[in-house]
Formats: sequence, C-alpha cells, structure tokens
Amino acid sequence: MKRNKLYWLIVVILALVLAACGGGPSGGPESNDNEATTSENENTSLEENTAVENENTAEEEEHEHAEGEEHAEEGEEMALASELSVYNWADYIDEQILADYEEEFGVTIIYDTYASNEDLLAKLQAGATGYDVIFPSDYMVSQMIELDLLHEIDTGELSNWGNINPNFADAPFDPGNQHCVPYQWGTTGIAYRAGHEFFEENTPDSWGYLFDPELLEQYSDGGINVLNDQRELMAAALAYLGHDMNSTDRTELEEARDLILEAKPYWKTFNSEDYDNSLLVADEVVMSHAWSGDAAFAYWETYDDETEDGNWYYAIPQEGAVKWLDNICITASTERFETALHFMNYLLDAEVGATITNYTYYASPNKAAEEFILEEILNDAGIYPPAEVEENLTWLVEVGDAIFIYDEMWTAIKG
Ligand code: N2P
Repeated sequence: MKRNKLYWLIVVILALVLAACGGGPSGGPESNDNEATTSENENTSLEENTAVENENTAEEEEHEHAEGEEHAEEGEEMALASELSVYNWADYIDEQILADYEEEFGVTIIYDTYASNEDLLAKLQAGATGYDVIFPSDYMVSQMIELDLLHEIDTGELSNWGNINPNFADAPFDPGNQHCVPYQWGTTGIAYRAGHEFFEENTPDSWGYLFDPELLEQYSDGGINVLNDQRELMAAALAYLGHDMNSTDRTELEEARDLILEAKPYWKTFNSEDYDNSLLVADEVVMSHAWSGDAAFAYWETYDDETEDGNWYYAIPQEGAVKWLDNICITASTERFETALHFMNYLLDAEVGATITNYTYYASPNKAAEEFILEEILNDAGIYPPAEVEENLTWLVEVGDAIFIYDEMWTAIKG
C-alpha cells in the first residue's frame, strides 16, 4: 500500500470540492446523444471546408459510376473509390459518421474493429491487405513505420489539417506527421464503483488496488476487470513497482509479470472491447483498469438526475499513468490511397471531430472541434486532465527488440 495521510487529506478535500461543484469525479454529457451533428456539415467555421465540399459535389455525382478502383476523370481533382475499408478500435466512432460519409460521397465503408494495437499489428503482419484506414496509438505508429506498414501522407493535402491543435502535431513517433494525423487522446487509470462499501472509504488512487492481494481481497468478490492490452497492463505493473513504464529491462519486466500473475486470481475478466457497457454499466465488476472515455461513458450511462451522480468514478494512480494518442493512418498496402486521404480529411472536420468526442467521451486533438464539443466533456477533469495530473502521465514508446520480452511475458500472463 502506497499511501500517506497528507495524500489522503488532499483526496478528501478534492472530493468535497468536486461534490460541492455538483459533478462526479468523472464528468460528461448526460447521454450519448450527439448534439453536434455532422450530416449537413453546416456552420463549418473554416472556409477551406466549404471549398472542399464544393469539389465533393462534383465527386459525388461522378461517384455513381465508380466501380472498385479509384478513377480520375478530366477536370476532376480527386476521384473516390466505391469502397473503403476502415479498421478501428472497438466502439470508437459514432457510426452515423460513417453513414453520413457514405451518403455524401457514395463510398461504401467496410467497417471492422479490433481490441488492441497488437491485434491490429498481428492482422497486418499476417498479410491482411484489405484495410485502407487504421487507428494505431503513438508507440504502434513508430513500430509500423519501421515495418513499412504505413503509407506516407502530406498534411499539406488535407484542407482540415489546420483544425488540429499544434500540441498534438509533429509528435516524436511520427515527425512531421509524415504518416498519420491525430484522432483521439486519453489516459489509462482505474474506474471504480461509487457507492460500493469499500470505495466509499478508499479511493483507488494507486495501482496497488489492482495488484496488491491484501487490498484485492477486500473487494474482488465484486469482480475486477483489466484491459486486455499487453503494453497497458505491463505499464501499470511497472509503474506500481516504481519502474519506467517503457522499461526494456528483462528483470524488471519479469517482476511486472510476476506481480500480474499474483494478482490474476483476483481478476474476473480481461476485457478492453466492451467492458464499459457489459461489465461496468451492467454492474458485473466493481473496479476496472480503464481508459478515460470508457469510465466517463459508464458514469453518464448510470447518471441519475435525482442524485445528480453516476455510478462510476475514475482515478489516475499517484504512481503515474499512461496518456496516449491514437492516430488516423493509411496502410502501405492500400489501393485506394486518395479515398483514404479524403476520408482522413473528413474525420478532421471540426464538427465531425466533435461528433466523435461527444460519442466516445475521449479528448479531441481537434482544436476547431472544441466549439461543438459538449461543455460537460470539455469541463471533465477525467477526460481533459488538469496540468498537475498531466505532469504525472507518460507516453508509451516503442521498445525495440524488448517487444519480444513483452510478448513472452504476455504469453505467460494469458496462459
Ligand atoms: C475505445 C478504445 C480506446 C483506445 N474503445 C485506447 N487507445
């Protein structure tokens, strides 16, 4: 247990302040309805967008004739393919956006989802060539660039590129955004059941709540879920042990594996795909290793107007936690590059960006989208962490050959 009295005092004061402000530790919109809709793309603030739309009207008409491959007709600036294959994290877009795009541009989107960066990589490495647009996280972008799995892009060709907050551009994992553009960002922490006897008295603000058997014994009969994600789970264990969350040291990684194996009997599920709904909202667990947006989703799904509170709170452990940035990238194997780029640009539209965040509850790197994002989301410290919390967050980075040690540890963990 890594706690001290002063720390607890701060936690209690913070909780009282939050309660006085009338919000739960995790805020968000009252429902998953989208207030900022995109289908008409009205009121778009950038003149550039209007120009693109005008071009697209021509494309749309042209599109009636498109079959299979992209084709360019004389005088047309961009031709679109009849289909586009999009492979995204589970539950990570308002599918109305896909329907709107299909309707507006006559491109049929073949949509499929994955549970983790490693699943995405495995799929591409197994030779899957059908996918055009994918959404890897930071460290996985570097891995994929090295493996030649990503197509180069020129952000100068994206009329909506200027919508992106410069803080999220030119990241070390993809200097100059030569391959990808930012999609959504968030943190990884612990979601816990408000009102549960144990958590009434104890805020799980340490990774120890996920790993320390002495603690686990007190509430694990209510069910505990962890993310089915090797870098995330190893990072949490490494942080608890006081090691670098990007450690490449075999001894440290083995220590992390052992910590996980000791805690594993207390865990009910490894789920990172639909745990927010199937486990948190459904009250199948009382605590979960969780991504910020999923915790916020559970909070608002269980929000009660009478008590003005939801059932799920979110804590970022004091030992530090992961912050991540997921990206929109185009596969090297695409045969529909122009269409993929067009779709990428569409996702960077301010209103589309807001619709994504208003649905996922993850933070948007799209600055221009902010005026369309629900206030409750923008003001939620669990989604947009305050500076003092952000200081304690770390990006995962590519670990080079140590990835083989991670794979080995993961096999032992899941075995
Ligand atoms: C949401 C997926 C979040 C992605 N279901 C975390 N990088």
